[in-house]
Amino acid sequence: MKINIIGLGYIGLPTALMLASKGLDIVGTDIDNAKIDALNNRQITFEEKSLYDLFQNAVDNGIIFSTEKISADIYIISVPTPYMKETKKIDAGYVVTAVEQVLDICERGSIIVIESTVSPGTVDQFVRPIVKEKGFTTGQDIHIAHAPERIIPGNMIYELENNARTIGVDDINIGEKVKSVYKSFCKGEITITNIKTAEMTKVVENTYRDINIAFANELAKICHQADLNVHEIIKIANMHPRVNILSPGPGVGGHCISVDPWFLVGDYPGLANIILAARKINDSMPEFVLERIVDIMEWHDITDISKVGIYGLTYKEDIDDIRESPTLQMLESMKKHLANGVKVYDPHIKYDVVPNQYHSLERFLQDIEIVVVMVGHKEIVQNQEKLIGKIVFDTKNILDINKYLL
Ligand code: SAJ
Repeated sequence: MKINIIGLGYIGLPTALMLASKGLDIVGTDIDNAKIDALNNRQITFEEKSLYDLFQNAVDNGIIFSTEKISADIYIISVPTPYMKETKKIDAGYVVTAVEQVLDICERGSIIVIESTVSPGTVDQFVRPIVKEKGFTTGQDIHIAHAPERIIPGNMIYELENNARTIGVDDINIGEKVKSVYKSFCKGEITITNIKTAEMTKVVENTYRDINIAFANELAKICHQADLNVHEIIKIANMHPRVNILSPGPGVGGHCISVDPWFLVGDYPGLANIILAARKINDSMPEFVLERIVDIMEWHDITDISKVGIYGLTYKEDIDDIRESPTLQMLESMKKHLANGVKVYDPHIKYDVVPNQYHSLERFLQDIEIVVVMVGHKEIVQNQEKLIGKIVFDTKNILDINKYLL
């Protein structure tokens, strides 16, 4: 049985490598020539714990990387699913194109598994019509499944092997077949359900997380106004056996939690009220951090913005992913409000993303007076003594030498 993983991004690549390392016959496809060249030259395309070892195993087991569409028995589609800025509905363009390309090469009886997170109803609305247009009958010529992933960047390989999964299908036998593929590496429980339930479940999971982070962020704003320490309050409140408040921070980034709730807002505008409020609260956090920076500058009589250094560009700690990063959102506002002299540094971002970006912690610290910690990378936790003498604003509450907190 041959499996073709289409889309070798943050989810598709580890999944392809994992399947290949278990001895399955795997092709990994991507439209990006540079990415395929890199993989064929044995270069891994992003930073992730244990990914390189997995890559070596997969290569030893004969994984193929290609930009050409290669026919297989099962196709796993793992392409981006952004939302449309105006309507907030899913932009299913990448999924549609990938399915069309599979339909051009697939054999009768093939299974197309959509792994990308999609808004509930996407398969009915976008995938089934293309299958029909191309002259196939779902359930006879072609089978469709939805098997959303749940892995977290920074701990992907462990979670790929250990998290429970959901598979949505029209036909239980197809569900069992897809399950056997995932069972080759997944020790977690795998639930088979229908496609729309699987679609909704995945979006609900990330929306739940977004709402809970928004609650913590709203508390941070309230406590700031009340002159209270939100972190101490959350710590004490969490000692209650049925309370588990998450951590406030400078915003919610990444391609999942800050995106998926919009699908429900876009499709159920009159009903998704808490969901919309949560999105707005989380999106307002970079601006809140910016207001706090202005306050801190005033308290210390610092008027020169070039004395401010922003630590962290990624959307969270110890990864190299800057998608929807709160720092980038904040720098966008800073461009409007402040002179563009603020300095930036991230140990995981080796190329220049913004002006005045440093590539050495020491040189970054030499040139600034205020350090705004936007991301809790291990590097800063382990080097916190280097911050002595600086004005520190720790938006993540990860340092022992806290001066200002969110
Ligand atoms: N954040 C907070 N406070 C918290 C937790 C997170 O401000 O208490 C922020 C982070 O700093 C980050 C954002 O939220 O900016 C999201 O981070 P995350 O670590 O919660 O999640 P992701 O986006 O890296 O990965 C999520 C995972 N979902 C979780 O519930 C942990 C993962 O399980 C999903 O598979 C993945 O999204 C996905 O692909 O959907």
